[in-house]
Amino acid sequence: MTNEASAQFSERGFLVLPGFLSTEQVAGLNKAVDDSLTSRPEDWWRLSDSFRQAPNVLPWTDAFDFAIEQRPILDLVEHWFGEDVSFEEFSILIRDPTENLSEAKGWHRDITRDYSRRAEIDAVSLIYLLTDVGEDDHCFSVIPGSHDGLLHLRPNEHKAGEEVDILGPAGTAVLFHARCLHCGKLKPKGRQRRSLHIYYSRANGPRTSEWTDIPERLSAKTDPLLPPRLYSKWNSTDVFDGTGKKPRDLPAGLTMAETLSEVQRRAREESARV
Ligand SMILES: O=C(O)CCC(=O)C(=O)O
Repeated sequence: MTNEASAQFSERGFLVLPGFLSTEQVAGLNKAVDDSLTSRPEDWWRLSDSFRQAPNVLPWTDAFDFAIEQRPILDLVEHWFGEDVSFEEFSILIRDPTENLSEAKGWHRDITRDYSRRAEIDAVSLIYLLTDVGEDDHCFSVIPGSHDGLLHLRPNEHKAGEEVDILGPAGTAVLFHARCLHCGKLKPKGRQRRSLHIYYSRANGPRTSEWTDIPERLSAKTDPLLPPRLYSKWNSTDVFDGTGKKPRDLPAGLTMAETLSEVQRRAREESARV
């Protein structure tokens, strides 16, 4: 990864890398998504008619491991943090065609919706597009600089046109700071969009999300080519108090979907607080 890419990431808070994955890699990842949908439907959570997500698939497949372990991305993330990095979360997202264009997940920062704690957001997210995203498709959109120079911005406070819509062919990688304001924009003619969402943070910090179990296959790895503490948080109980923390006060026996719905409800409540 060039110094130029690193400087761009620091200044704008995101970086778009078209053609990062090969056609074969994208096909393999889409097959793994299909397999998850058919063989483990219970891992999928539906937030709205256009939004499906599976945040805990790693225990049942190794098909996504290489996507987490891309050295050029890890180099950049290590450079950004300037210390050992850790893997935090892996999630598959599907945005389906819909007539209901009101976005359930509007402008937000990740990790915490508490505006007063936005400077504490300390994670970087890697997105892979697994389908082509053109102008008419649902897209990820981000406000440049809202992780740093525009950190004062509240959700929906930016000027119209200040955001950048991320379009690109399948195989595009997008790295963004979780502190950047972003949203998923729905389009009336949007085709199904599939993406993978991976989070990294500091190995020395708290875990920023406990929604993804890190299986022993990964935590036991001793690959000298990987950051030494990449999977070190597999058993961490020190979890940042935000959207990545499973509520401790819910009744036992809730399904993953019910738990996640409650977390989303609390996150919306949190963002509405002044
Ligand atoms: O890409 C999308 O549709 C929304 C993704 C999002 O909001 C997130 O990654 O936090």
